[in-house]
Amino acid sequence: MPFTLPALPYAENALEPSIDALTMNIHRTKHHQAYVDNLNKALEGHADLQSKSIEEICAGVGSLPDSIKGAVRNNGGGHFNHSLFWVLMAPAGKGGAPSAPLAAAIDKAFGNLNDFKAKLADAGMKRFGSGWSWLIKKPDGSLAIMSTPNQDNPLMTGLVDAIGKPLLGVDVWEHAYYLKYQNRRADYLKSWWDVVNWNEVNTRFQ
Ligand code: MN3
Repeated sequence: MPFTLPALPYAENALEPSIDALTMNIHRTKHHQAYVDNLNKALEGHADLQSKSIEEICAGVGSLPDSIKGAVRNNGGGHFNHSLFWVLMAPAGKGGAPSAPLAAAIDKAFGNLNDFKAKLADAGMKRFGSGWSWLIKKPDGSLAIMSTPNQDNPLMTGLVDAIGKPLLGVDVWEHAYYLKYQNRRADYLKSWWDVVNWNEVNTRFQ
């Protein structure tokens, strides 16, 4: 089984009150674990793919055989997206702040940090059904906000509207917030900023 559930770098209750411990537990040990299990199942007998990184698998999913493309897109995307999501969060007060270079890039692309936050949240609010809202660094080095459906992500060349390196992403599937916030996705997105791990975003931007 080439892919495994990564360890959480903080306790399950460490992101409260933004994200409650029960949501974190179910989200990671049930939903994320299922993506890992189903990805491994889809890759059975494909030794060439099993040896690739999850980033490489996502980038190349468009050229996979039709027999496994859908399963790898959904579950490989799910594994990459959630593995990233956990490390993009940190206990409130521990995530630092945007570095000077990242802050300058955000100002250039979006006006200022508050406008950026509003635009990322807006992309998440406008995602009908399930998906993600992303800050990406495009191949030309500029920053952009995008949203993807389901478990698609900005690495999936040819399958999504824009590609780039994901710097920050927020899960807007109902499973990410429904136990605590019910239908109030906007409240979840507002509180989520308290637990963003800017230190990790800064590293990914460099
Ligand atoms: Mn999720």
